[in-house]
Amino acid sequence: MKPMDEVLLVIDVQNDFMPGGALAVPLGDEVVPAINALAGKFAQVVLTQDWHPAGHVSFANNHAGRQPFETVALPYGEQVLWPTHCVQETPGAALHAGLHIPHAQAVVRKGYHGDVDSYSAFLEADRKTPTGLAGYLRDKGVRRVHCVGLATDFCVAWSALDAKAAGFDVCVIEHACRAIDLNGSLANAWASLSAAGVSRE
Ligand code: VGL
Ligand code: ZN
Repeated sequence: MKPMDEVLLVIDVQNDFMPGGALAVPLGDEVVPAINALAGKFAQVVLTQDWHPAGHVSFANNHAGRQPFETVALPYGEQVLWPTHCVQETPGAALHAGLHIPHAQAVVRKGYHGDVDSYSAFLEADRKTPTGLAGYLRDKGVRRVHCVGLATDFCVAWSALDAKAAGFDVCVIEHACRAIDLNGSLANAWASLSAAGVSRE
């Protein structure tokens, strides 16, 4: 029997994060077959989708004179400025067509408030606004969250840390993730995950 108290959380497997996409994650497409294979082992699978309005505060384009991958200070803290990506209802925001998880039961969109980013599937970058995923998973009897997808050092790491903080047992399945690795972000992410008690599998 597949355990009912575990979920596979599939993070941001979207066209814009694939090679050739607007915010390409190197080798990002390699997670697709890995995740398809893993999904069959889980009774419960939840997907996330980065889902920004065109005027989103995380886009370098919306800050005069600023370039992608610079950082700016926002009211909630430091924000990396990204190339415009995952704009609502665009093909780049769509889930990768090769993802085959018919039994995936929910898609959680995040980053849809114009003035706040949300790397995490649980809590927006203001660190106050919940997405509702923690309550959803608790209602479904989930105790352990297995994180996979893109990118290891941003949305996967933040989601895993917040899942842990919300009281779940959490692991990150490394072979089913790929990273952006911006200024040491990947090593920092693994260090934070380890310090928080998130296991690396
Ligand atoms: C992500 C940067 C901006 C991610 C999303 O999915 O890791 N990274 N938006
Ligand atoms: Zn984003």
